[in-house]
Amino acid sequence: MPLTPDEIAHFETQGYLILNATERGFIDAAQLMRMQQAAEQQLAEARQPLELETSTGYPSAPDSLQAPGGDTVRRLLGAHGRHRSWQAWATNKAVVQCLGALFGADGVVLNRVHHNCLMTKNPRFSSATGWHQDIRYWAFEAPELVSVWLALGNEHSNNGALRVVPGSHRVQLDAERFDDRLFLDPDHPQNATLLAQAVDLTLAAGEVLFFHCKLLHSAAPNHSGQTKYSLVYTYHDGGNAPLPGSRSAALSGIALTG
Ligand SMILES: O=C(O)CCC(=O)C(=O)O
Repeated sequence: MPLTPDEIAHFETQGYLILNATERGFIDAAQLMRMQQAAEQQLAEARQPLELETSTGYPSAPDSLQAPGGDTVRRLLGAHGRHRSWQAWATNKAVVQCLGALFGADGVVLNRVHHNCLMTKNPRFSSATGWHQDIRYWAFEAPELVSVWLALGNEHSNNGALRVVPGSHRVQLDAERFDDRLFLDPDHPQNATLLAQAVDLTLAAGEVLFFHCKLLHSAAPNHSGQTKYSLVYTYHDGGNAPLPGSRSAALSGIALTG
C-alpha cells in the first residue's frame, strides 16, 4: 500500500496530505540535493519560459520591469522538460502510486498546462498570494486534480509557506464569494468565518504536500534572508479530460500509468 487508510482519509477530509519523500524512500538525499542544485542553477540562468513577480500584479510585487526587483522570477515554467532530476521526480513511481491511491482509477496523468514549475520566492522582492483555489487555472470535466508540491528547502510562515483551510475543497463556494481574479473576497461576510479555520503549513526540505485543486490556500511574501524553492506538478485521472478548446487542452498530458 503506497498510502495508509488514515493518510487517504486525511486527504479526503482535509484536502491535503504531507509526507516526507526521503524518509518514505521516494527519493534519496542525493536526488534531493540534485534537484536543489538544479533549482539554484536554473534560477541563475533564468531561461524562458518563466513568470516574473511583476506580471502577477499581486500585493507587494514590483510594479514594473523597471522598478527595483522588476526582473525577479516567480516561476520557472515547463519544469518537466528543464532538468533530468526534475523529470524523474515528476514521474516518480512512488508518487504516482500515491496519486493512484487518491484517484487514478483510469491512470495517473501529469498535466503540463499549469504548475509544472519551479516556484521561487525571493527574499527581497516577493508578493502575497491571496486566498484561492487552483481549479481556476484549469477547465476539466471534473474539478478533481491533485498538485504535488515538493519543498526543496524548509518552508515556514516567515518565508512565505502555504496556508490552507482544511476541508475547504468540499465546501460549496458560490462565485459571488470570489473577486474577478477568482481570489476569495475578504470583504464577503461568510468568508471571514471560513478563513478563521486556516492553518499555516510547515514543510522541511524533502517534504511533499499533496493538495486538492479546490483546497483554499494563500501565502505571504518571503521575509527570510534566503530564496525559497518548491517544485510543483499537477496530476489528474486519465478518465477526467480537459474541456475541448480550453487552455487546459492546449498541451497534452503525460500518461504515467495505464
Ligand atoms: O507560493 C505562493 O505564493 C502561492 C502559490 C500558489 O498558491 C499558486 O501559484 O497557486
